[in-house]
Amino acid sequence: MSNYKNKTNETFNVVIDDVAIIGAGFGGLGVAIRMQQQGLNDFVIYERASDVGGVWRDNVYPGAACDVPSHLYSFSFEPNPDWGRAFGPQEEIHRYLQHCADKYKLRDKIRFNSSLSDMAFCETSGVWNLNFDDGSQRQARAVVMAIGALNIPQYPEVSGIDDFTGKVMHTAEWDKNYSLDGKRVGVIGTGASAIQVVPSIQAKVKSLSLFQRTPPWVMPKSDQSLSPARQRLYRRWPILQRAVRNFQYIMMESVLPAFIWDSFLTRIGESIGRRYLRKVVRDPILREKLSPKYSMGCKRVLLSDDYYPALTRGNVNVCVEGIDKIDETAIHTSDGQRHEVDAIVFATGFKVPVSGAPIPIRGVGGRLLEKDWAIGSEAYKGVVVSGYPNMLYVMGPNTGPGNTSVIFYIESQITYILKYLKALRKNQNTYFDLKPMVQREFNADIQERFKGTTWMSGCNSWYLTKDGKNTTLWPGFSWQYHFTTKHFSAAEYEFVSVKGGAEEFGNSVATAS
Ligand code: N01
Repeated sequence: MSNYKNKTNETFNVVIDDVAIIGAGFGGLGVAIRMQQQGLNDFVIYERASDVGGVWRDNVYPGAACDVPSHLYSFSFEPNPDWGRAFGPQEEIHRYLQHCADKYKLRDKIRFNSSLSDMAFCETSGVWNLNFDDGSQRQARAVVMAIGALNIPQYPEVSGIDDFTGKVMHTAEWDKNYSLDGKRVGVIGTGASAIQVVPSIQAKVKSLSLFQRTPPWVMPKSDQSLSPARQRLYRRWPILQRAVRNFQYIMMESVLPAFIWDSFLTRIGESIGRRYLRKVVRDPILREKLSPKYSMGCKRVLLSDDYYPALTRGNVNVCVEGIDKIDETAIHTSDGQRHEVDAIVFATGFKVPVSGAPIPIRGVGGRLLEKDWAIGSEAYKGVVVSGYPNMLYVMGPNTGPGNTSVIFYIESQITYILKYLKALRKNQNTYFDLKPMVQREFNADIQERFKGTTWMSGCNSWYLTKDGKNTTLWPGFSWQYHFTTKHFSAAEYEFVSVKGGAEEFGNSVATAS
């Protein structure tokens, strides 16, 4: 405990933890499990909701599922032989994360309903002061930001949006109590979320108007249920499941060259995509509307077995004219059409370029992360940010996969975070601040590697900031990223001594109470 003064100078007793983990999704739970396994028990997880699961708890729209194979979309240290489908549906993935929290007895270490409102680093004591929405405060020597990269829904700026009197839902803020059955529904957007929700509601709604700005590349998913016999086999012979996972990893990694460089491999991918579109959509006018006009891979390549078939149904209208405005009961398009709807579904994605710093984070000298990242977020290995000592990101800048499982990247970050925390534990009364030059050189190299890639070939994607800088993806193979996270080099950091004060860190077991 230590005394802490808030803005109005009232004094509180504040609990100091060694490590505060923010978020109980894949990232936060993964860090916590691996910390425990390595004997680092002095941590608390702060979770804004009342359950674990992150995006897999929140995205409950019909059809929500993963487009990465289940065996690969899970922790390597916690294989799940019981996956029911080749590509896990939202409930199964959420259940898997609940299972991880239970099996590793993490619930007692999670303070639920704790939404971090801001945090500031104190150079005198070398700890982070954390303020929560409910007025409570905590301190921590290190903070792991496992808040997820895609969690702030993006609503487009359309005039009249507030005048609409029907139901409005974002895919990431789905109201399960509202039934779309028999309704006239407008879906805005044709990204990864839209291609899942559209086929799941198409047969139930009276009419579905899909507002498409850019036709995406869609490839068959080949999803299938996994039989109980196969689950038994994996339970009995875990090595088989490991082999399947490795095979899936190699397959997904091998498609990267087609996405990353605009080459003959990209053309082969595009011809497979076009053939699939021709096979499913026989109407040439609809097919033309759905034909992508950019190089495959520039935006996320989407996988679906039922999206194109759903668009051929009689109650679906694909509108490719831009949206002009919304009135009380309809969406107006630029061709003068008025599309009457009872409900609007925004499948318009997330606020990505600012997602790294959704709350005020003050580092050394009071510098503000939001300002430092105003023209694009930047970190070292996607984990550490110079000027923000002992703050460790999971899924930070430039760690998104364009082709494979994000969990592989998360586990690589965990490897680095554990090395960092162990070094910190060895150096009591010290904080580490990354040398600015190390971060600058790392990012200059990353941006250089993006030159000439398909991602930079001119399409408008959430991978890029509005100035065209790619701050989201890793510009290479996932195994290359994995190797960058294997070593922690003390020479890359300033070791700053602070006055002692807090009890020795790392020698106790923190609790969430
Ligand atoms: O969002 P998006 P998402 N008028 O940004 C359109 C992950 N994810 O929620 O392409 C009309 O991809 C916009 O049009 P355009 C995954 O990483 C994973 O679908 O910009 N349309 C686009 O079509 C994914 O990449 C899974 O021209 C407007 C759509 O809205 C990420 O989440 C499943 C518009 C937004 O697409 C985001 O996917 C689901 C406007 N004013 C999601 N504004 C997995 O399976 C925007 N759009 C793991």
